[in-house]
Amino acid sequence: MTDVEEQLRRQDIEPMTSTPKEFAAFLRADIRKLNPAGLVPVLIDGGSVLTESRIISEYLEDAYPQPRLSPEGAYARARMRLWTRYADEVAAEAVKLPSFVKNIQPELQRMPRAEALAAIERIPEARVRARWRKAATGGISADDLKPSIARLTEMVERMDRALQDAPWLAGDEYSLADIDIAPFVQRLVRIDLFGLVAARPRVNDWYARMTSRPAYASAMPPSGSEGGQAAAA
Ligand SMILES: N[C@@H](CCC(=O)N[C@@H](CS)C(=O)NCC(=O)O)C(=O)O
Repeated sequence: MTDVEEQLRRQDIEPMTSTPKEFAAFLRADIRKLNPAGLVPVLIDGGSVLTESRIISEYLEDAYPQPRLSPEGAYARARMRLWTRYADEVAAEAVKLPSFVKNIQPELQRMPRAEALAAIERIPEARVRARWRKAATGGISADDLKPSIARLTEMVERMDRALQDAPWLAGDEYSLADIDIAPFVQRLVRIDLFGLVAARPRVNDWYARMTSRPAYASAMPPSGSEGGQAAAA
């Protein structure tokens, strides 16, 4: 599930695109035509093409303001934006390498090496290309993962501090702050770091409240993938 998918479902709109099952969105000509960076999500809304999760979330909030997903009050909205920026710039980056080790590296290593490397050369962005090349060849080491694990630990600690004062990340209201961070908390299950959440009752309770929302449940990946459960109290 992406934050965009969850938001679309909150707004009662069926996602018009979804994460492709093929393991490399940026190798797909149809995706590259819509987003030259080759990344999903891409949203097509009445002929307008939108990319970038945070921008899509904000667009949906502007274009479909009911139900409202930005809190009342300028200060609460500023706090929400600090979270959505953090999700976009820090959490999304931190989750990439551990996700790679689980999801992409095994697939790449099953491919004939020459075929994998040739495909990787077509990745538009040099930084992404380097990560894929590393996964296809020597592999990503436990040491390589340390900075990501440190960032993800900080993410959960940061959530824990915010939830000391209020039920939701930006304050009293459920908002894009919660929606945008949720996929990265959910991903902790898949990368064997959900213990960070289970050990913190406030974050664990937040996750239980998030995952019990009907919109969240309908946007979840099929059972057995990466849904995860909050620990019992
Ligand atoms: N900053 C972008 C990052 C998007 C991104 O990295 N998407 C991943 C999937 S969640 C992707 O498309 N990776 C390439 C691939 O899967 O082949 C956003 O927030 O939309």
